[in-house]
Amino acid sequence: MSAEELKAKFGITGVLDFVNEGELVKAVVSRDGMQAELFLQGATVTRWAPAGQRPVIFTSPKAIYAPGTAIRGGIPIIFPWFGPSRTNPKAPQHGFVRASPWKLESVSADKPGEVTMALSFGPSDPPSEFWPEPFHATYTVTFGKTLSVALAVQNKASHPVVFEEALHTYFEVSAVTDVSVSGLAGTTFIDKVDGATRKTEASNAVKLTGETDRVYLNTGRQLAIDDPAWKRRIRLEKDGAASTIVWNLWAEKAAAMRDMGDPAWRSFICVECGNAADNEVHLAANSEHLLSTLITVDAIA
Ligand code: TA6
Repeated sequence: MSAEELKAKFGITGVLDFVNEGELVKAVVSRDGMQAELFLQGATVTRWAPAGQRPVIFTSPKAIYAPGTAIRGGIPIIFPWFGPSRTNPKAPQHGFVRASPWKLESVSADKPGEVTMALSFGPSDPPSEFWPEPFHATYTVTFGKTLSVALAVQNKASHPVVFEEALHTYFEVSAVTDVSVSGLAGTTFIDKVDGATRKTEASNAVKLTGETDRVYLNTGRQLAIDDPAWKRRIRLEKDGAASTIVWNLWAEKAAAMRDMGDPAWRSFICVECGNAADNEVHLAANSEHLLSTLITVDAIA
């Protein structure tokens, strides 16, 4: 649907608008000082700033807004595989739904200070050439003083399916070198910048000092990003997500990434909630799996 058609069907004066950005359409949310944006492509949240707060979600200033091109930043929805396809080298990295159009099913602004949007993908959509399994995905986002994102995947096949998934969230920070991630101590991670070797996390204040690409396995429900310079803690409470992926590509790779560059890479850390590698999802026929994350920003001294 075009921005005009979406606005006519779902727009709410002064709260929810739909505009074109590049070749894509995005929803623009504004309520009681809270601001947010979501692209229909990939149902990608690209902005969320609670009232009185700096933006919490980061999107690259060089992001490309074109059909079929994954948006650099925000909360890309990774499904049905994480990283490269295990079976088809020609398949797109991180699955195909993040660069495909999703359908806006409903909008609600009934609760004070909040806007909830529900979007869907499949099964009417042609299954990808890279994925034959019939499935239906529903993504529900509630923008407010907190940000709630929930991905429900229904297996429409008459047999079990195996998939990976993640909400690949880019968090805006004062400087990636000056923040720390808590909630991972004692867990095992796959270190993708060190030959995918498996290591145990010793720290409960993980600080990045160079390119970092880690898949933490069997992680707990509570995570946090402490940002002393901005006097804030970003808290994540996740359910249905056994993995936590921590990533920043650092200077050299950022310089070579056309939709990132320097100094943008310094302003984000990815802390992604999902089910990857050993934590892949095995979903029975005609069953549903729910992955959800609640993001809250607290002031710290
Ligand atoms: O989440 C970390 C990661 O898997 C890294 O390996 C890196 O590839 C990153 O995702 C970004 O991937 P993209 O396909 O969006 O460039």
